[in-house]
Amino acid sequence: MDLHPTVETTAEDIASMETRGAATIGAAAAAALRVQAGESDAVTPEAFRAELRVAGRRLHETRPTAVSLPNALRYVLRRMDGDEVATLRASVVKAATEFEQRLDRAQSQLGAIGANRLQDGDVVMTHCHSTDALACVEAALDQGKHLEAIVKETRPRLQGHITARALREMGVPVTLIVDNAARRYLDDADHVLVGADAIAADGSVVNKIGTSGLAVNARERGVPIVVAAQTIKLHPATMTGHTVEIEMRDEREVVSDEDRADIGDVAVENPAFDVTPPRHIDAIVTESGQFPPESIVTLMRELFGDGVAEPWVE
Ligand code: RUB
Repeated sequence: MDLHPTVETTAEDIASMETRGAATIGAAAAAALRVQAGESDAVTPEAFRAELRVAGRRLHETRPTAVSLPNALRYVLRRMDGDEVATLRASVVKAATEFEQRLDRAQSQLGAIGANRLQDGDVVMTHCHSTDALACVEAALDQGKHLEAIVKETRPRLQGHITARALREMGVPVTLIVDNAARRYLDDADHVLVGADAIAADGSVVNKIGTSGLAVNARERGVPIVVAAQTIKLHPATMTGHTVEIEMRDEREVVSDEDRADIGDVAVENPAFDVTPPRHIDAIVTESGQFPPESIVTLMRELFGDGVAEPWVE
């Protein structure tokens, strides 16, 4: 069974975080399945289906938390249809392309909705780097609003630098702060705007580690916390009681080998994400509208029904 090198490269890039951020990971996975389908030399429909399932599994095992990844695989593989290799191939190519288009469309639709929350002159505090959150800022700028941003650097991987650069390129004045300064600067912020890797049926939001502490502080300071997340961030398995796995990353993202030798034998933990309970979130902005976190389950039922079986496992 030959996996196309693109599938392997995509999987490695997701695992190493060369490709990162939930929406980008989902798009990359769909694109990799399209390449696998387009270039497959399988001669029987059974071999073709098996190959695509193996590709799906390889992509799925890369990082555990962003549900956009299994949702992307599910979207494409559920639409794999036909009695011959040619029709199967066409169905996968079509579904992957359609998925990418839907992703782009959803992001601009949610951007327009999120922008309505932002007033001219507002200051937005960000955490990590979220393309969905940035879409809201971009849409507000397109409406002629002036915004400023306080950007948390987001240890240990410093995705705040990506956000700072993106906002500067949009013409937004940016103040970059260390994560520990967030509470102090909340007094200057009108909104906390973050993305999501997964949203559970009870409205809990899984996002970059530090989001939950930021939300608690924002609540205490009276600053609304808004989560910008396309519906591919909704985690269908949480409707049936499953929990979201939080990725634990290498300790070397936190301490170098040199630091390690200096500190000696201590445990180092490096969770990549945390869970913000719904009571600390003001709104979840999706392409289907803005929701209080507690009512997101209604949207989940509408979109996913009860079918959560994974088509790449067999
Ligand atoms: C990225 C992260 C982002 C969400 C949403 O974590 O937590 O906030 O993925 O991003 P990592 P987007 O850097 O570990 O992948 O809105 O672009 O989907």
